[in-house]
Amino acid sequence: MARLVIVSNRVSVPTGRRVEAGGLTVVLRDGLRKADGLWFGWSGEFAEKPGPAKVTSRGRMSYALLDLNQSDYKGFYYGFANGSLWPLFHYRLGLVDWKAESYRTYRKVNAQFAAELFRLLKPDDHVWVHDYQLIPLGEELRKLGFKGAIGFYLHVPFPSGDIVEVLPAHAELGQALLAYDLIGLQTDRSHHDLLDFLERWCGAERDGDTLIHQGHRIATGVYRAAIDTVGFAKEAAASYQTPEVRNLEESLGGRTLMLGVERLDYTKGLPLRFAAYEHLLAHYEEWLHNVVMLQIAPVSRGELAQYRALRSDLERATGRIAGRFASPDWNPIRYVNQPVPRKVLAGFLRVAQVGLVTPLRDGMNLVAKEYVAAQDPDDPGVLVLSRFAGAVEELGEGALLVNPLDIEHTALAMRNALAMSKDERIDRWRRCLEPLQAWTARTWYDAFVHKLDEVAKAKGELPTAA
Ligand code: GDG
Repeated sequence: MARLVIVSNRVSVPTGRRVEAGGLTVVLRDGLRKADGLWFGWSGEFAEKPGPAKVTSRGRMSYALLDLNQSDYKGFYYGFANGSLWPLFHYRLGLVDWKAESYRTYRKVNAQFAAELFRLLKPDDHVWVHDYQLIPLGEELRKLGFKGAIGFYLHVPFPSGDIVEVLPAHAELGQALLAYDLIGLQTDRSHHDLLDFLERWCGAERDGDTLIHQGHRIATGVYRAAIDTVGFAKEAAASYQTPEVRNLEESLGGRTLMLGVERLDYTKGLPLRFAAYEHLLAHYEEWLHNVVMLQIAPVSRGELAQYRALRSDLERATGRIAGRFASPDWNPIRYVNQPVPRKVLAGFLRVAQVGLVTPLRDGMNLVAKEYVAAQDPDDPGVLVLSRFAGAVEELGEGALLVNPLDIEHTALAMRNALAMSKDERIDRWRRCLEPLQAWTARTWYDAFVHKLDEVAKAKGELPTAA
């Protein structure tokens, strides 16, 4: 069996003391353990002149961690990846900050990743590269002479070609994508847009879901990011008994909880969500004193001005909503910037009668899935979901769908969720749960790795490109 090598920008190496990260990290790590695999990425440390990647073994798997020069990291991560690609891929053209120098640094850091990784690769390794920070990595490995199978998975949306074209480097990034053997996307929509872009803008030919470019075949497909549905449900049920969760429930004093959980990011639609909540309180008076909205929003990418501005906006909105509606014995809004431990979060999601997931654009959105999995089957809550989250392709039948820009309609959806009968809640929840039982984080991992094996075999049988 070929060794699997996973590459991601950040790598979290479990220490005995650290709480295990959840979700996809766990399934990737479990897979690597079984495949005697290697996880390669940035160590989280800076060095003036970074040395070779440091390799540590943990049981049957290893980690190879690379330090980066701080100013390179700034250009690579904040400059291009999060200053240009992140807003572009989330359809926020007005926020795209293009600096040729940042793009060059992005390429340079990817080349550095590739050079360090190449030293550790065996010819028949299968490499699985993750996300928009590392698009050129496959092409850089090819330049160094690596001939094994390389797959790429995009966690964020891939927008339509008209949007991608705005980026001055769009053709180069297209060529970089065409160096992979397999490209995985979150949704049908992203898949369609990727195929269209690589065909119409980058000169690839299409054969079904396969692209052909200069004699090289690139398989593409939809591999929806998912959760450990049964595991998360168990965690939520168990966490319900913990003091943190009981304290939250007691603090509500019988009021209904609406909950939102996300990194503080402008793609998540938080100011509009707060505005919709304000509209709810102003127009559906029966909910005054009877509802509490808890927003958990751990700070992320605070180095970027847009993220700092978002934080200030939300602080102002929280103050405004509290000032306008609170009474001495009731505060309608709780806004928390500290991350909550995963177990506790699972319990909080179960307590909430309404889960608010209203991003302006999201590759998938795992919180939507976690909310569904966490519910009590006999008395489940209702998911209010943006039609622009990738999760809508699976949860659209059971959730209440909103366009987050439409504040009045989102407020109405909140009100309908709060007032929904138990029978309808159970019916909707079952329709949401079904796809999450059929497709889990494990299925996601197995499907991608299986396809990578398949393309590796096919590569061995075909003459290689000139
Ligand atoms: C990217 C794409 C795609 C959040 N706050 C806390 C906490 N979380 C956990 C959630 C969830 C994860 O972080 C967030 O995942 P999302 O999918 O919702 O969003 P992104 O971080 O933007 O992820 C996204 C994803 O990649 C996977 O492919 O779905 O579209 O943007 O698991 O629960 N966890 C804890 N405390 C918190 O305060 N413990």
